[in-house]
Amino acid sequence: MDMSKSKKLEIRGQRKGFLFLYCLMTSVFCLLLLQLEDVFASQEILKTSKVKIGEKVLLTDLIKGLHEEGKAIVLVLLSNPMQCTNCDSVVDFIEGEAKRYKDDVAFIVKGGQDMLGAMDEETVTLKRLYGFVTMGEPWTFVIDKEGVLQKIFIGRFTGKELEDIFPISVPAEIKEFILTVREGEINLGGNKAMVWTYNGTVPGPEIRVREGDTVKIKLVNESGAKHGLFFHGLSVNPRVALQEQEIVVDPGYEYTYGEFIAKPAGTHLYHCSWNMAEHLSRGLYGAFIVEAKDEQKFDKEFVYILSDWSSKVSKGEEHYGAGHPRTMLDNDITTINERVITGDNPIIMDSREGEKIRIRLANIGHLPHTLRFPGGFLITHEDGYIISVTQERESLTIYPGKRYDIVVTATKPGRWPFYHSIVMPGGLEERLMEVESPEKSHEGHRHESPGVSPGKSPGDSPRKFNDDHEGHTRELVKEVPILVMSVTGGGAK
Ligand SMILES: [Cu+2]
Repeated sequence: MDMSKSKKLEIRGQRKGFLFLYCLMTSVFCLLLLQLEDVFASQEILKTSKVKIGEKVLLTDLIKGLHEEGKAIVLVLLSNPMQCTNCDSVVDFIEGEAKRYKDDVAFIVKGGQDMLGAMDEETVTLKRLYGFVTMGEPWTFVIDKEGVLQKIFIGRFTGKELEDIFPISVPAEIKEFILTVREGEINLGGNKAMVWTYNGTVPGPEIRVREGDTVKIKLVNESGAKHGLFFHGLSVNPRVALQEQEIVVDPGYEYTYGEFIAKPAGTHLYHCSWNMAEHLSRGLYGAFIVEAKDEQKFDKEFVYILSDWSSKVSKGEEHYGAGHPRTMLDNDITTINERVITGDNPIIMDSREGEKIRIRLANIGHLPHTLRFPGGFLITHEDGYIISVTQERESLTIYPGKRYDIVVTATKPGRWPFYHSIVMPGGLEERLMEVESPEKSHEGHRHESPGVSPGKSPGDSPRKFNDDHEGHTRELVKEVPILVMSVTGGGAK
């Protein structure tokens, strides 16, 4: 009896001992891991198999050129981007840093392997010269104006570490914007509709920055609904990309998104990220323009955002009880910026003979919008990217979410209209016909457009599809002038 009791106690004691040891070991292990993490965050080393701190390094032609201009070099060699833990943050950081040192220091980032594991020639040479070892981390070599290697960093490093080496010539400039969401009203051709606005207007204020600027945006929610923010077309860093997905700002709250570097240059958009079908239809969008560092100069520039609205929303029909446009074809009103397109109120673009005009176009609506300009125009950019072969065209269809930059020249005095229409692609119409209800019809619709009711509800009143249609495309909205280039003589100023 006594013996078994003491044995139990002994076993219990052993167990306790084991547990204690286990806990101790794991916590020591955890501490070790934490320290390692710290080390890897910015590990400084003294040499590789080929180069050593304090010694002159060999330079490739690319670097030699910059060196001869009297610049110090910060050279970042990335490992395979698919496996590189800190490549994104180092590239983003370097882009931001480059501006602060722009006169004294050249920042060079050379890529790792492409998807097939191949490296470009310069990268191969650099890795051979510097004895670069792939470790799933970027390697950074700091070379002073005399060609002497000052530092080698593995992984992430901060501005402080660079400031110790180079004095800062230009302070980092952060462009800050505040977008405040409030409830408002928009006049949709006689009917008023409830909207949400950024800073009181639809579209919201234009955000315009330079490529490479550091951008910081605060979203203030003074409305009664939840909202988020999405930067459409911009290449934001992973942190901001996550915030775009996950941040929803409740009524009465505000949120400051992480800083990001504005890129690529081009015509982009910002809009609400929450319940987008409804929130974009209720006005939460604006232009986000990133000017290129070597931006081509034009005599004039105009920015136009096309959007679609439903007359039912403005009338507050039961169909839209929850405020959601049911189908894309219920959108029967087109706006360009804040103006409803009716055909007799085009926007006038004043210009002088000989002027070159850039028009930035974006479609935030639900329908494809077609613009036709008999005088012809050049398409220079699509979705913010330069079109390698500039296209001369007379018409252009802008699908939802797309952006185009076009250039027109005011060759002759007079008034030159851009015509607008909505033409649906055939395939889409066929799909719409399949779900169309044949019995019901709806009279007096502005555009006699086909209705579609996926997930029908009692309030729906779908419109009958017109039987007279033939072929693969059909005009839904007649051509009307929406922009008029008004050219006066006397030459460009
Ligand atoms: Cu919203």
